[in-house]
Amino acid sequence: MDQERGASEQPKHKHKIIAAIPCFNEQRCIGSVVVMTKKFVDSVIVIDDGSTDATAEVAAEAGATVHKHDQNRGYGAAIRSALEKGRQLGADVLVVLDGDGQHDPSDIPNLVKPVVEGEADVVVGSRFLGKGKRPPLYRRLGQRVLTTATNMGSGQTVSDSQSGFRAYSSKALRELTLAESGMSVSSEIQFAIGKSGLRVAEVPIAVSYIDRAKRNPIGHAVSVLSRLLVLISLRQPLLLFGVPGFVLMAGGVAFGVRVLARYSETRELAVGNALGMVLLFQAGLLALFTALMLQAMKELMRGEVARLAKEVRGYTPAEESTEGE
Ligand SMILES: Nc1nc2c(ncn2[C@@H]2O[C@H](COP(=O)(O)OP(=O)(O)O)[C@@H](O)[C@H]2O)c(=O)[nH]1
Ligand SMILES: [Mg+2]
Repeated sequence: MDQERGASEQPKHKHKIIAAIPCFNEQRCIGSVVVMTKKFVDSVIVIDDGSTDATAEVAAEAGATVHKHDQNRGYGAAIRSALEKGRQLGADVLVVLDGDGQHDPSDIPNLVKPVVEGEADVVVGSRFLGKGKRPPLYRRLGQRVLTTATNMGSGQTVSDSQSGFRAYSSKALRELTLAESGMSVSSEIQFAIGKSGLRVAEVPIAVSYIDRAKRNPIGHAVSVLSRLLVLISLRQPLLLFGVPGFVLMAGGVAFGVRVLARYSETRELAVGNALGMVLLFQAGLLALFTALMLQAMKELMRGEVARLAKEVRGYTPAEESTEGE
């Protein structure tokens, strides 16, 4: 792929590469992010998610096409808009990066390479591969928990499940249908990848951590984790409820055996053990029942969801949008 930095108005690539930047109140950095990003792609779209500052004006002035949400709908909703715009504009590769300057646009050529070369449909820019500067320790710990949970639940293993720097092939743009509105969309994408048989690759990226985190890291981790539990329970109910259900019931049986043994020895009812038996057995039964119910729902809905997703893909909600450039 040829990369001519100076010739900014000519198509720079054999493939149509579009960048989309989800933003919420990023007037301070978005201008320079757009200008730097333009060097590496054919066009830049900024998804302004109901910002109350001058994000949209600055982005348009810097040369981006601005797609506005009339109110703040969340990062996930902005990612959905980004994929939708990429599809509409016929992108061969859609690159998504943050608008706060933490990502380095000069990583874009590396990120799009596996898609351009036909080796991957989704490329995740990983902060944990390579030798670059890594996030602060407390962030790394939180990220690790989220990545482990996402990897286990989705069956897809990546080193950085929460990265906001990604590239998508046109196939990925067609296949991915997402529902999460918040930051948990990054995990949801990983679940969706497994389901739709898309190929994933990871490349190392640099990140800068000059500013303090805007969101409370604990609140962020808890909100993503709780959504992850919902995602796992919907996709893998047998794993989330069935396995603990079995373990609880086995515990109940063990207590029951002890009650019987004690009774046959002493003719006394071991009240504590009996209570334990009843409680564990009931809890286990409830969990197993939930697992089976969710599994049945999942199987019933599978075909229906696929059909609806195909229909919805052709539909674009009417939204305000202002064009820059
Ligand atoms: N669309 C949208 N984007 C958001 C929202 N919150 C954050 N972002 C954007 O998502 C990117 C990453 O957010 P940031 O808060 O920097 O996350 P962090 O770097 O992981 O702490 C930035 O470009 C933000 O502007 C939101 O509510 N809606
Ligand atoms: Mg950030």
